[in-house]
Amino acid sequence: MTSRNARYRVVVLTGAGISAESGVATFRDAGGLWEGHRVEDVATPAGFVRDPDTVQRFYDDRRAAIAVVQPNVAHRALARLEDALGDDLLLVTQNIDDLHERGGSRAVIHMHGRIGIALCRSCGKRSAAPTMLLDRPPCPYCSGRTLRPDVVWFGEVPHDLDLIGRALAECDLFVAVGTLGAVYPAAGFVASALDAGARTLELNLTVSEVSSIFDEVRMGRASELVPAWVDELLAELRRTA
Ligand code: BV8
Repeated sequence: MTSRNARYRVVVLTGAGISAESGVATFRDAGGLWEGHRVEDVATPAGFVRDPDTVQRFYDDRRAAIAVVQPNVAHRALARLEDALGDDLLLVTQNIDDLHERGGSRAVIHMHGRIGIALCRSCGKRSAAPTMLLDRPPCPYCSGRTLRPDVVWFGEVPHDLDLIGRALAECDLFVAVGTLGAVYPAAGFVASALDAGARTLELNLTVSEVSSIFDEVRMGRASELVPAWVDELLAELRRTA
């Protein structure tokens, strides 16, 4: 733990597991199929070129499903952690839902993009996604009927990797919540944190593909593990302040 008044920097990476108890289907639990689709058909640029309507419908359905669920206590606990740590917390999510924001987090890095944002393939501008993109609504900036979900597909480069890499190189603690550790480069973050001498903690319902790399693994539901861990960390920081 820190000495008096030293900073204690934390990087938290969340995956689909933190939204599972809010009712958002995870990739893994669907047996590697998203709503019955193969990943390469609905989450790759080639899949979009091949069959844009199927891809747009896939994301329209998920956007509608996300709109009617609520953040859970794990999302809200990370917002409490942000209130306490401020800039000493970097929250990175692989999730494209907005449950961290609706749970109170103000600074969230969506490394795989956001389903609620539309990206125009003509002018490159981003705008709030309408409920449906299947019927090709016009881009509010250039009127092109060329909007796609602003999400990072397999084969596309995730957002903010430099910023994330710098935070991992300087952090004292790296915590992964509800992620299988099967998708890169996110799954490699724990190794980067370890190389930087950080402590590493995994909170997950099951063993992940990278559990063996973590200093500590706690098995259970995010709604139990995350609030308890946040309370424990804040108590420890108060003791050493
Ligand atoms: C890229 C957006 C080049 C779309 C997603 C090595 C290095 C770099 C790349 C690669 C590499 N090896 C392979 C690659 C290529 C590829 C990749 O990783 N393939 C895998 C399949 C092997 N990666 C890429 O293509 C990435 N881009 O590499 O660009 C590059 C890279 C760096 C620098 C320069 C160039 C892009 C990947 C992004 C793909 N897009 N999402 C969309 O969502 O529709 S990823 C997608 O999968 C989602 O984001 C989702 O988050 C993720 C699934 O992962 P998890 O979040 O872990 O969710 P999952 O369902 O799998 O698991 C749920 C977990 O929660 C489980 O562990 C479960 O036990 C747990 N859980 C369940 N319930 C609970 C719970 N835990 C707690 N409480 C509960 N209640």
